[in-house]
Amino acid sequence: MADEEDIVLSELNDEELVQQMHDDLYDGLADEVVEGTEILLSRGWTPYDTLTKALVEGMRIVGIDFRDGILFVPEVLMAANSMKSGMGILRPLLVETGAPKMGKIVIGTVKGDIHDIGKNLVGMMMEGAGFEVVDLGINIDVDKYLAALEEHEPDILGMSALLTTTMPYMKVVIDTMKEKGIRNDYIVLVGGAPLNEAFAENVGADAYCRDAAVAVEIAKEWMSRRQGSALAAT
Ligand code: B1M
Repeated sequence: MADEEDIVLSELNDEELVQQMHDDLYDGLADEVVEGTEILLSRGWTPYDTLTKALVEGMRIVGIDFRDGILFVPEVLMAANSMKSGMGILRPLLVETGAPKMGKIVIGTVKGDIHDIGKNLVGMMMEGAGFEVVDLGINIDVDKYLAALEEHEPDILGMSALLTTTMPYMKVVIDTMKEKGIRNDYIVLVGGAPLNEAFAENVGADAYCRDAAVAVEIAKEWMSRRQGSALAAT
């Protein structure tokens, strides 16, 4: 019976390798996840397929066992760090773009929430699509969001939340923007696993983004709408 040491990743076919990468991500083996990522790329896989089929899918499996009490925070942190190591290889490839500048987005994970993998992915994909991205990080309160809007003057504000307990904070930010009379100066996009379209509408966001690819599409769509109405007003 082969043990872990005997597995040579480069000798596995694509399907076996992706399966092994899910296992390595689950076990928090960052070096192996990086090696698997490099092998898939060397076999002609696109950065996006490598990201979604090997890394994001691996993290989805981790999430199920975390929910079911099979994995605990320390193990999930190791899995998250392995995912980030793989993303480190993909990042320059995803952001490498000759695309004309599309606009600017300020993005952050809301107060009380430290999940950042999804937000980071959105940032990378946005950069890849030609957006300038200002990433505020995690645990961002309303004052920090507002200060960043003033400082960076983006077109879009993006907020991420992964917890049902933190997602209502998006409404605090949007309501404060309304109070200050600046809500309509920005396109507000929200995302994160527990959200949905109805929630986005309830909190007063412009749109809910199911995943990073959808976030890019929606951002582009809203930018062209905005540019269209700016032209119409002239
Ligand atoms: Co946490 N955690 N976690 N966790 N964690 C979840 C979210 C959970 C669903 C797990 C579970 O029970 N199945 C659960 C939340 C339950 C709930 O609220 N109903 C949970 C919990 C309970 C907790 C703690 C409370 C656990 C504890 O301490 N007892 C704690 C809270 C800490 C805090 O934030 N205050 C906690 C801690 C952690 C770790 C630190 C261990 C780690 C985070 C590490 C890190 O991010 N650096 C962690 C992880 C990794 C997860 C899971 C397993 C994976 C999240 C992830 O990275 N997914 C997660 C389970 C799950 O989601 N299935 C879970 C991969 C990522 C690519 O997807 O983040 O959904 P996602 O992002 C997507 C889309 O949602 C969208 O695009 C992204 C890319 O396609 N998107 C946006 C996201 N943000 C967007 C913003 C946009 C647009 C789109 O703006 C425009």
